[in-house]
Amino acid sequence: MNGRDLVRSIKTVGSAGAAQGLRSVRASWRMRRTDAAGLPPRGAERARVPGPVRDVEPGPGGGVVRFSRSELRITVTVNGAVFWGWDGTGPEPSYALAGRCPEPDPRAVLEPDKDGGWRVVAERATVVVSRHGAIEVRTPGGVTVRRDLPPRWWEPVGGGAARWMQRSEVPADARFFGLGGRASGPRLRNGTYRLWNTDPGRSFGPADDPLYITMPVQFVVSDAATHLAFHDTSWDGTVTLREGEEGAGSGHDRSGTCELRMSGGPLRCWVMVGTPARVLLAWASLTGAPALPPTWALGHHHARWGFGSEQEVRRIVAGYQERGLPLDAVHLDIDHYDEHQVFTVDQERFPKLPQLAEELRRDGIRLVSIVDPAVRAEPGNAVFGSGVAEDAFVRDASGRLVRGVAWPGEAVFPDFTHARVREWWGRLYEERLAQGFSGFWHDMNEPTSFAAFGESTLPRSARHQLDGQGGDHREAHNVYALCMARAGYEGVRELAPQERPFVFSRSGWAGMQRYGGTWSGDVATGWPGLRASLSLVMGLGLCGVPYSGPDVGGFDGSPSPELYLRWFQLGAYLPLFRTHASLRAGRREPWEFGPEVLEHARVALLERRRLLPYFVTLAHLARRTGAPYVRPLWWGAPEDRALRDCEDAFLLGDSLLVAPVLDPGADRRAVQLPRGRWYDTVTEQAYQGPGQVLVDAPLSRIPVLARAGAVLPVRGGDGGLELEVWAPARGRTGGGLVVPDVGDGWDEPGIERYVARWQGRRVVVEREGEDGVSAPPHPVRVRGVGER
Ligand code: NBV
Repeated sequence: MNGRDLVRSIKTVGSAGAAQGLRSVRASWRMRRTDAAGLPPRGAERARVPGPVRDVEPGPGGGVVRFSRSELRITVTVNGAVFWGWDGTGPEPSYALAGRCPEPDPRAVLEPDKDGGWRVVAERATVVVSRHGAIEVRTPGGVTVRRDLPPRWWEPVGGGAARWMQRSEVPADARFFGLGGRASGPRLRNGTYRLWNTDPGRSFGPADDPLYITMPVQFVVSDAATHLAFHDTSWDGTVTLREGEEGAGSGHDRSGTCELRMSGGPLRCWVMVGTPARVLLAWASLTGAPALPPTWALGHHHARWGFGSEQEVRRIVAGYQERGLPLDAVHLDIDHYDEHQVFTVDQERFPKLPQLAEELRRDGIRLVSIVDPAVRAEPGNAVFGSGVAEDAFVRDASGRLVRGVAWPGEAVFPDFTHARVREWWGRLYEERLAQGFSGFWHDMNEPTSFAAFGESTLPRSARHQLDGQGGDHREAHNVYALCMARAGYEGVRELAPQERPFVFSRSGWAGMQRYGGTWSGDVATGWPGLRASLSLVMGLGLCGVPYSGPDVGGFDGSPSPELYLRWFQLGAYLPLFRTHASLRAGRREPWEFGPEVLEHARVALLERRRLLPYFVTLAHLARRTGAPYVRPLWWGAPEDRALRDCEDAFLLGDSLLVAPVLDPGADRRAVQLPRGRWYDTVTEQAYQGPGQVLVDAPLSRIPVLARAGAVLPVRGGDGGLELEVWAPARGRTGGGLVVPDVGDGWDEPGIERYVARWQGRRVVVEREGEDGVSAPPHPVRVRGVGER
C-alpha cells in the first residue's frame, strides 16, 4: 500500500481502514529500523572479471575451466540441458530443481577450441568458452543462439554478497518471452524488467511491472533455434532487454542484447536449445512435471471477495443451477474467516460450512478456500500459538519476531524455507479439509505486508532458514511463495492421499508448477486488463507453468456487458476459468449483464464443458511433456516471423486456435494463421494458412478454429467421450492424442493415439496400438467434410 492508496483505504473503509493505515505506517518505520540494524552498508567494492584462461580439468559431461580470477564449471546433463556456474558454483542446492540435478551426459567432453578457448560438444548444443570467459551456445549445425560476454562482479571489500552483471547477445531476429508473469507481453519489448515478486497494491494493467511472479527465465525465439536460459538465483535483480535489428540490404545486423544485473547469489545458468516443445520438455524434466489438476478444476469456478454468508453462496449456486449454467467450484475469500485470520471460519455467517460443502459436492460443485500466509500476532490466536511453539515465524537479525501488517492486523509470517515449518503449516490444512474444502487458493504470499511507504513486504534483513543454508529475505523473498505452495501441496497430499491436491498460488518462482498453478492476480477491469490477462497466461506457460487464468471481468470496478462477455469467452478457453472480483467491485455472475450476455455466456460455459475431455488430455500432456495448454501461435513454427509477433491469439493444444476479441465494438477480426488448413468451428468454413484472414466474431462467440486433421476428445450428448475429427486436407492425414479421464486419484491412464485419413470420399479414424490399428472405442463425429 502506498501513501495514496492508504488515504483511499482510510476513506473507503472508515475507521478499520484508518487503524490498518496507522499500523502500516508503524510497520514501515519498523522495517527501516530493522534493515538499518540488520544490513550493514556495503561500503567500498572491488570489480572483477574472470581474466585469462589458465587450465582445465575435464569431468563428466564437461569439466572445469580455470581463469585467473574465477573458474567455470560446465556440465551437459542427460536431458540435453547445459549448465554452467561461475566461481565453481554447481547446480545444487536449488529451489528450482525438482530433485537432484540430472546426471551428466557421459558423451559430452571438454576439448580444446581455437584461439586458446575450450568447447563441449553435445548432442543438442555446443558450448564454446573463449580465452577470456565469453560463452557461446551453438546449435548442432554451428549457428550461435546466445553469446554471454565475460561476467563482471562487484565485491564488497569488507566481505558479503557480490553483485554481478551478465551481458548476452542473441540473434538480430530474436524475440524475448518469459521472465514469469508479465502484463505487457507476451513478447517482451525493450526495457528493464525487475526480478522481485511484487504485489502492486492495486489492480494492474499492461504497464505495471513487476507483478506477483517473476522468474529469471528467458525464452528466446529466433530463426536459428529456440532456447531457454535460466539464471538460477533468487535474489533481486533486473533484466534489460533490447531486441536486435536485421540489416536491410547491405546493412549489418545488430544483435539483440540482454543484461542481467543481480544484487547477489550465485552466477549460474541453465540453457536448453531446440524446438519450443523440446525446450519445455527439458525444462520440465529439470524443474518438475506440472501438477495434474483434479478434473473439476478444469471446469468453471466462481469466486467473490465478499459472498458474506452461506445463504449468499447458496443463492449464487442456485442462480447457476436455475439457469442451467455449469458450475464446478465456488471459492471463498477472506471474508469467510473469523476476523481475517487464516484457518478459521466466521461462525456467525458461515455456521455450517461442512454441510454446505457436502450439499454442493452432491451437485458436483467443490469449495475452494483462500489461504493467506500472515498470522495475527496475538496471544490466544490458536494458529499464532502453535506457530510460536513450533518456532515457525520469521525473525530479524537480533532474534525478534518480524511483525508486519496484513488482513488480520499486526501479523507474523511463517518461514516456509524451513522444512519443519512447511510440515507444520501443511498439517493446518486439516482444519480446511474438515470444513469441506477441496482446493486452496494461496494469496498475499509475495509475501505482502502493508507498508505506508517503502516496500510492501518483509524487511530485507529478515532471517530465513533457507533449508539449512541460512540467509536473509533478499534471497528468500522470491522463493517464499514457492515454498508455501510446497507446504500446502505436500500437506494436503498427506492429509487426503486419495485425491490429487488442488493448490494455486498468486506468487511463485521457477518450479512452482510442481505444486499447481496460479491466477493473474488483481487485473484491472478494462480492455487493457483483458489483454494483460492473456499475456500473463502465455508468458507463464513458456516459463513452465501451464495452469493459470484471469479474474474474468477484472478484479475491480464494473465491466461493461461487452467487456465482461469478451473476457468470459476468452476465459472459457484458458486452463483456469474463474469469475472473481473485489469486495467493492460490481457483480460477476453471468446473469448480471442482461439476457443477451447471459445467453452468450451460457454458450461459452457449455462449450467449456463439452471440451472438458480435451482439457483433461492437455493437462496430462502438460504433466508428461511440459507443453502448456495455451501456446503462442509460433509453437510449431518458430521460424514464422509473422507468428512470432502475433500476441492476440493462441493455440489451445495441437488442435485449436483461439482468437479472442480484445477490443470493443468488434464483430470480426484478423487472425494470423499458421501453415495448413483451419476450420471455423462454428461455420465450418475453411481457411488456408500461413497468412492473415478475416473471420467473423459476432458478440455470440469468439473465433475458434480447428486444425484440419485434428482428432480431439469432447463430451458427447450422453456425457460420454466422443471423438471430434476435422477432415484433413485431401491427400493428407491427421491425428490426435487422447488421455481418458480416470478420476481425481493417482491412476495413470494410457495415451490413446488416433489417425485420421481419407478413404475414398470418407474420412476414417483409427486407433493406433502396438499391434496395429483398430476401430476407436468411442463414437466419432467428422466435421468439415463439406469443405474442399
Ligand atoms: O483476499 C482478498 C483479495 C483477493 O480477492 C484477490 O484475489 C487477491 O489477489 N486479495 C488479493 C487481497 C486484497 C487485495 C486488495
